[in-house]
Amino acid sequence: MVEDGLKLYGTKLSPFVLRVEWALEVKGIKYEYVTEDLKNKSPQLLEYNPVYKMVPVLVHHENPVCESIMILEYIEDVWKNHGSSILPSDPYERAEARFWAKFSEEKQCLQGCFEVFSKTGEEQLKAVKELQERLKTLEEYLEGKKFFGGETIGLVDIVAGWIPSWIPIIEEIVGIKIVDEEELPLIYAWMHDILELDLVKKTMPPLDEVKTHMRNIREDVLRKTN
Ligand SMILES: N[C@@H](CCC(=O)N[C@@H](CS)C(=O)NCC(=O)O)C(=O)O
Repeated sequence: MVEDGLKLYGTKLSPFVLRVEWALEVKGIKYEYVTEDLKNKSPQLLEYNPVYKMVPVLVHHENPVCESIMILEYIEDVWKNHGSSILPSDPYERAEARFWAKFSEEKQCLQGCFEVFSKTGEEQLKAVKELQERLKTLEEYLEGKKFFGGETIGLVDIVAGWIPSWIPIIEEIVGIKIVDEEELPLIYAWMHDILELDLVKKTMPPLDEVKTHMRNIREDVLRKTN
């Protein structure tokens, strides 16, 4: 049964929206999905997220929560005792998980990946090297665990969950290997384990559509920068 007054404003090919879908799956919470056309945003989206005007937005009893990571924290707070926990119960471990989630989100990985994607030639090779170094740093937090969250996925797995599907697509588009099994064995195995999860299979958009979307983004970026 759909949770009373719970709506997710999203769009199919967004890795940020996917985070919220995964968290709600982990908690076993059903919701209404409202598809947004980002080229023609609905008045509701603009009203719910007037600052960034972006998806995802989770609306709970008419209260909008914006920004995917804030939404994950909200889901954990509200449905604490549902499904498995997204954050550890120990305060220090919670702080650690938040640290690595931030690391994977900011310049270190997500933005670093965009650098690889939006540059060419020498600049691109430099961006690849930097991204690989950051992934190596992130890999330390995986040591001795199947997922960043332990036996089940947690905050970092969800926030970094774009890596297993989006990096191989970026590798294919730019023609450069980023995650090598020998150089990043734990990240490589983790990527495989994430893609094997039922909740990931259930929610993942068709990869050929993601690929076409990403190719279009790259062409756009290259056109603007050249
Ligand atoms: N920091 C945001 C990023 C969300 C984001 O970039 N959403 C994109 C879709 S993938 C969007 O709504 N773009 C619309 C726009 O930029 O106008 C989050 O974590 O929620």
